[in-house]
Amino acid sequence: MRKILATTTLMALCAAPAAMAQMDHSNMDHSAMPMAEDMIHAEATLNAIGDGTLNVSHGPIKEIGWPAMTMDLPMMAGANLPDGLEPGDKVLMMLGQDHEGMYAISGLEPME
Ligand SMILES: [Cu+2]
Repeated sequence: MRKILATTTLMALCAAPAAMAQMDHSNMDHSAMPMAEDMIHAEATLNAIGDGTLNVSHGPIKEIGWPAMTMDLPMMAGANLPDGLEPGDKVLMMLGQDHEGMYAISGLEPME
């Protein structure tokens, strides 16, 4: 009985460092922080500001399985677009889903 308990404890100890390493890894990448499905963050470069759309080059967005790409993204109604943003600016982009499940920009924050 004692042997079985000791083995179980040993296995638990061995498994713990691997789990912690995984957590540390995800915490290093800001964009991989766990977010609610309606609050997806991605770093992007703002290429152009259109009428209700923004052209951006964004990095991979793991939460929704998007690779890095350059694309037009619609702005949600009431999206927060700070004054003074210009093409070429690096931004933190927040995405949400519209009523049809399409992803759209819910806000931008300038990045240093
Ligand atoms: Cu994209």
